[in-house]
Amino acid sequence: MATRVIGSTIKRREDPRFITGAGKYTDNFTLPGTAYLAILRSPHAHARIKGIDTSKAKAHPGVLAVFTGKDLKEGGVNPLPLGWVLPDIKIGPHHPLAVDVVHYAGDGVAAVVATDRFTARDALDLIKVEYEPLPVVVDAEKTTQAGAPQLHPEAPDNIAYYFKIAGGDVDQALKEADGVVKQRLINQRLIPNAIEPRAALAHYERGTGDLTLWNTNQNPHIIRLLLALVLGQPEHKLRVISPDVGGGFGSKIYLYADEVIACFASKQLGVPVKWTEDRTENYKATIHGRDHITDIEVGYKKDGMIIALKVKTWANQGAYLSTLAPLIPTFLYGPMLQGPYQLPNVSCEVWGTYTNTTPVDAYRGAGRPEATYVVERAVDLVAYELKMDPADVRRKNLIPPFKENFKTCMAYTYDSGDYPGAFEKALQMVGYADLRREQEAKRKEGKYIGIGLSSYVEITGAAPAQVAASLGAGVALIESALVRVHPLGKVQVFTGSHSHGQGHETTFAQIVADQLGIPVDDVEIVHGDTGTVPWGAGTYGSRSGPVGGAALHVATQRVIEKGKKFAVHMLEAAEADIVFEDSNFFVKGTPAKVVKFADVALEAYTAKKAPAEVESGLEATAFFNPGNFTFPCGTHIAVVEVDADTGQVQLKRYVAVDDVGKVINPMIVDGQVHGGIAQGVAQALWEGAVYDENGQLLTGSMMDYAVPKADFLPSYEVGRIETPSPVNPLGVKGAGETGTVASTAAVANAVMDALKPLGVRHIDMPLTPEKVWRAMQK
Ligand code: MCN
Repeated sequence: MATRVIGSTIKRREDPRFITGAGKYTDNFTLPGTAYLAILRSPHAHARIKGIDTSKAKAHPGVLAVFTGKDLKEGGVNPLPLGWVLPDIKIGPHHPLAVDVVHYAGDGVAAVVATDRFTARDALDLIKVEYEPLPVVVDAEKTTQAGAPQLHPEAPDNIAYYFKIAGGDVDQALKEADGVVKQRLINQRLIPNAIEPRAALAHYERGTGDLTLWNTNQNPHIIRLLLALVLGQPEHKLRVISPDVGGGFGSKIYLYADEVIACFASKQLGVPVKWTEDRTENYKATIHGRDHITDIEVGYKKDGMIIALKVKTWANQGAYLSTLAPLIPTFLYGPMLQGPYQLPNVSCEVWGTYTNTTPVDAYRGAGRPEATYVVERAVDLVAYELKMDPADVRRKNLIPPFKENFKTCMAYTYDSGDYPGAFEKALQMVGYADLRREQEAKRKEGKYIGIGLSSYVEITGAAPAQVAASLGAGVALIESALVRVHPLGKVQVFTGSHSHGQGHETTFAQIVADQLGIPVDDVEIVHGDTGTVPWGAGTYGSRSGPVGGAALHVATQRVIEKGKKFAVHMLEAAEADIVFEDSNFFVKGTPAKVVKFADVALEAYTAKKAPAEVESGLEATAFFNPGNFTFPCGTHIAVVEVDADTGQVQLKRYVAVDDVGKVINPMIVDGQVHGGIAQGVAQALWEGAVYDENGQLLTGSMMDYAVPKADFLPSYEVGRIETPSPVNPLGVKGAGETGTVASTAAVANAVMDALKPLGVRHIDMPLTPEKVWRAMQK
C-alpha cells in the first residue's frame, strides 16, 4: 500500500514549538558582549539637516558610539540598492541614515550604540539636530503637479517611473461601446502589522573578517546579496540567518536601513550589535502597502459584454524606492487587469511617485488585490448601469475552462483554470437565488442586505527566468533544494524558501515523504540560513509551493535515481529493471526481490556491495526555474448587512471557492485562505493609513489603525476546485494570497449592492460607518 501524504491534512509540525513559547526569534539571540542600537528618526516629513551635535550623547555613560549619515557614507556604506529596476527609472538615493535631507517622518538621522537598550534609547534625546523644515506632499497624484515640493533632484515632478502596458485597442473599443462608465477608485494605504517587529543582530568577527547577521526576513540569500552590495563585504564572508519569524506579509522581504547600520556598527566596534524595532517604529519605518489613486473607463455592450478597460494609476511609492517597490504597481498589477474575463482591450498607465511618506512596497497580495478591486468594481459598475444582476454580467464575460495556456491580451499566459466552475460552485454554496429573494424581502422591512461577488485570477510563483526576461525587466527568482539522506534513512531537506507562518516544515516534508514513501517525521526541513542552504530567493508572491516545493520534488527524484544505482548491486538486477515505490526498491515483475529505502541509504555510505565506480553518498541538489508563473483563481462572495441608522457594516457570511491547483495540505491551505480573507476584509471595512498635510502619520499605533479583531469576522465557508498547474511537477499554484486578492472587492461590492436602492453607486474604502452613513443620507 502506497503511503500518499500529499493531499492529507497533517497538523502543523512547527506549531508545538510556537505555542509553547519555544520558538527562537531574532531578538531571542544574544551573544556575549552584545551592544544595543537605537535610531534617532526625523520628526519632520521633509527637512534639510543643518547640523547634528552628537557630543552630549557620545559623552553619556554606557554609550559606545554615535553615528550619522556622514559617518556611514565616509565609512563606505552605499545607498540601499533597488531590486527591480525599470527602464528610465529615477532613483532618489536612500542612505541608511539621511545625509542632507530627511524625506519622511521616520527617516533615520543618527544612531546610538550602547551597552544596553535603555541607555541607547536615552542617549537619542541628547542628540541635537537642527532642521530647516521644507514643504511636504503626501498625495500620489498631487506630488506630480505644478508647484509640488520636489523630493529628489534625480526625479523631476517626483515621478520615479512611468509604465504603460496595453492589449487590443482600448480607445477604439471605448468608441464602439454602447455605454462607458467612469470612476475614480482609491486603494488606500495599508500597514502590514506582523506580530513580530523587525530585528537584527550583527556580529563581525575581527579575526576572520566574517560577518553574521540574524535578521527577521523572508529571504536571507537576497538580504545577503543586497548587503554585500551596500557594505562592500564579500558574499562568502557574509552569513544571513533568518530564524523563526513572526509573520511578514511581505514587509520583511526588503533590506532595511536598520540592519545595515547594525552591521556597520558591529564592524566599527568589533562587538555584536542588536537592534529591535518597537511598535511605533514598526508603523513609521517598516514599509506600507497599496496606496493607489486610479481612474477607470469601462466600455460595455447592452448585453453586458465588457469590451474595454482603460486604467490610469498614480502609485505612491513613499519617500524612497524600497527593494521591490517598482514591481508591485507594474508587472503585478497592470497585466492582471484583464482578470478572469475575455475582455480583449485593456490599457494601463502607471506613474510611480515619490511623496514625503513611509516607503511603500509589497504587502500581501501586492498589486493583485489592487487589480482585482479595479476589475471587480468595474464589473459591478457595468451591472449597475445596465440594471443587470452582477452574477449575469460575470457569467457572460468569464473565460471558458481551459487546461493549458490562455493567452491574455497583455503580457501573461494563464496556466490552467475553470473560472465558470469556481463561480457556479460559489453561487451554489451561498444559495444565491434564495439570498436574492431574502434581500428583496428584507428591503421591504427597511433592512439593507448586500451580496458581493468577486471573481479573480492572480499571479504566483515568481519568477520564471525566461518570462521575466521577456518582460524586459526584473530578475529571475530561481529556487534550490538539497535533499540529504543520512545513513539510517532519515532525511534533511535544505530549502531556499523561508517559512514565517506558512507551515513549510509540514508541507515540504509531505512533498518529500510522499515521494520516498517514508514517515513525515523522518524528514526535517532546514531553511533560513545562507550558511547551510545552497541558494534561495525566499518566500513571497506565493512562490514557495510552485517553485521551492517543485525544487524539492526534482531533488527527491534525483535521490531516488541515485538510490537505484545501489539497488542494482543489492538486488543483482539491471538498473532499467529497478522500480521504486512506497519506500522499496524492487525488480520489475518480481516484487519479492526488494530492498528498503533505509537499507539503500546505508549501502550508499558503506558500499558493501556497490563497486568503487558508484559514487558513495545519497543526496541531491536541484535548482528549479519554472517555465511560467502559476495563476490561482476563484470566486468569493460576501454577504453584509448595513445598519440603516448608523451605517455600520456587518459581515454576515463569507464564501470562498479557490483553485490553487493540487493541494498539498488542505488544512494549511484553508488557514492561508482564512488569514488572507481577514486582511482583505479589513482593507474594505476598517484599515487605512492616514497622513495629515504635514506628513505626520495619524494612524501610527494600534489604537488608531484598525487591525481587525477575531469577533469582527464570521466563520468562513471555504470550498475548492482543482485544475492542476502544468508548469511544475506538483501541479500546485500559490495559495498564500488568494484570500487577500479576492476579498476586498467582494466586501466592497456587497456594501454597494446593499445600498443600491438608495442610488449609492460607489464609496471609497475603508467603508467606515461614517462614510457609509453620509452616502446613505445623500
Ligand atoms: N500549499 C499547499 N497546496 C497548494 C499551495 C500551497 O498545501 N496548492 C501550502 C504550501 O506548501 C505552504 C502554504 O500552503 O505551506 C503557502 O504556500 P504558497 O502559496 O506557496 O505561499 P508561500 O509559502 O510562498 O508564502 C507566501 C505567502 C505570502 S506572499 C504572504 S504575504 C503571506 C502568506 O504567504 N504571509 C504570511 N501567508 C502568510 N501566513 C502567515 N501565517 N504569515 C505570513 O506572514
